[in-house]
Amino acid sequence: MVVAHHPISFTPTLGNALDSQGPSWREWVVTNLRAGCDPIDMKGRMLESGAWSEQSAIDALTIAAHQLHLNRSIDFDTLAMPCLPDLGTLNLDGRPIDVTVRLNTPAVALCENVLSAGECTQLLAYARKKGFVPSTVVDDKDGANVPHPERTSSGVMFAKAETPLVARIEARLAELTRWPVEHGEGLQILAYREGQEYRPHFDAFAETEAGASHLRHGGQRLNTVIVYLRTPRSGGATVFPKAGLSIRPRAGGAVVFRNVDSQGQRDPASLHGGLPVDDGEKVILTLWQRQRRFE
Ligand code: PD2
Ligand code: ZN
Repeated sequence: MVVAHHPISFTPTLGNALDSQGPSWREWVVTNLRAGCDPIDMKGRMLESGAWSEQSAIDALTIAAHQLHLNRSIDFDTLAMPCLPDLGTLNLDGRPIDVTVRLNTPAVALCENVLSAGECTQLLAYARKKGFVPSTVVDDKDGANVPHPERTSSGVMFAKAETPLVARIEARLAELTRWPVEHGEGLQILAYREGQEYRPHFDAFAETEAGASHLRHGGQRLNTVIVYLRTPRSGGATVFPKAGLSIRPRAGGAVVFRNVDSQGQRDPASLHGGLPVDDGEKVILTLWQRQRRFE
């Protein structure tokens, strides 16, 4: 992916930005940047405090990074990212959604009660009516969608807002991650029967020619949201091998994770997969959130 870097220009606004909210904020920005904190997360916290506007936060981070002579350049375009919800309870669309686990590397959040049992059943019934077809993967060489032993599930794609329920779920997930619904791909439903799996892979596109054709249309897949619609009796965990993290699929729950680093490049730690189902059936819904509008 081509990442544009803004040259740092010393306008008076920029010069003042770091001090604009007082000495304690100056110290917070400098200390955390120096400690290697992710500027995306820092910007998120600055906005949540209510003290900073988006532009003043970016200006303060820009000037601080320059003053600290950080040898990593920060792409401030990518500071705008879908969020990972913080621990706690969020009230979305009339539902209390519990965020029970947060991991930093890779960036992962586990949420409970994202969909009701009725919504899971309704979506699954609609997907079955449309008809599942064997899943494919994007071939890294030519970008074509091809069947592959690494992904033995079957799936159904929904158009955006295909039904009122699909539109409602899209809006809820957009709110959960504070990322525009227009940047989402259509929801995909995947069903895994016994022995079926999705071996470890990246959801972010590779920087190859084949990947580039996907990137031109909506940019990178920044976040993935997986919502479990059907609980298998055993097996089928979603795993992040680099972190040694395994998540048991439970209908109504969701895992939200970031596929890229603070520069918008594919994050090696985001490698993830779906273990084979041992008994029963696992069904998930996947939403990929792009950098830009995705039509
Ligand atoms: O089914 C899963 O747990 C899983 C694992 C990894 C799904 C996906 N990736 C995906 O849909 O990208
Ligand atoms: Zn995946």
